[in-house]
Amino acid sequence: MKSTAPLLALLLGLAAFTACRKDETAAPAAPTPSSGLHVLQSATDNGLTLELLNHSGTLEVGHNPVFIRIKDAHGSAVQNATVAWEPMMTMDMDGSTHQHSCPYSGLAPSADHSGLYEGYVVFNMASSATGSWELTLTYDVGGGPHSVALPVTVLSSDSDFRKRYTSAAGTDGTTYLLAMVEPAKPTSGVNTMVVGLYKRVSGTEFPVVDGYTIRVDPRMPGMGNHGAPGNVDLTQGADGFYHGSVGFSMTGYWKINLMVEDGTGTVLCGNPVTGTEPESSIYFKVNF
Ligand SMILES: [Cu+2]
Repeated sequence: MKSTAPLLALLLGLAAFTACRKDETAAPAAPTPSSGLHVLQSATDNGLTLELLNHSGTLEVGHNPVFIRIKDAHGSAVQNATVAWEPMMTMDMDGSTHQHSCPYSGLAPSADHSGLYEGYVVFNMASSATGSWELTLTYDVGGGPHSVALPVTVLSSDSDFRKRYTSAAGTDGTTYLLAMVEPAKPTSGVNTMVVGLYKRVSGTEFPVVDGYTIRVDPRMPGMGNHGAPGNVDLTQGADGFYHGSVGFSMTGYWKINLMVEDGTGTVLCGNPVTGTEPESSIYFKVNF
């Protein structure tokens, strides 16, 4: 019976070895999203897997929180990388190509999803037959910077009863871009409202606009264009976003009319809703 001991050890060793190999080969195929995140796109580069993730599983025109995960060959998240990105749309215009970017943040380690990097992109156009988006990821895990282009599909967020992004040329000649962050899930009563306000400096520069005011006037077009109490015009917070409140006195379809004012109170975009003017030229739409 003594003679079986070495054989048993060998078999156990083989079993352990096989199990280990199984784990490694199974890892890439496993659905690995960390707590409710969906992988939107992935690429392999330099022996690493780069993943683009978010909560909804789709990207759309307007404000999109996005996560980046860099995985090593064992499937472990690389946490000490330097990461940057740039979204770019390539458009076919009468046979010639035109490229533009959109507003986007930097990337920082995520507080809620350990090992991931977090930021946001404010897509200003939907993907189409003549226009496609790519997110170019530049990362450095210690061996120098590498760049990888990830193609992404951006859906429209503008329909009959929904609109979470708008842009307009101001009376000062500048194009302003407004993206609604909150309310993401509107309810009856007073809702916290958060909006990102950006301006177009060039096709690749869309900085945050500082020190303005965004006026809000929610109306129900289907019910005599009545309003609701509880509105607080939006002013800029320490996070750069504009914060205030919007009131919805009942469920249904609401148009949130907007006006952008500069620091001196001059209206640059939009107009007041009056008896003869049922809507502003800029607005968001919600339906709940
Ligand atoms: Cu475009």
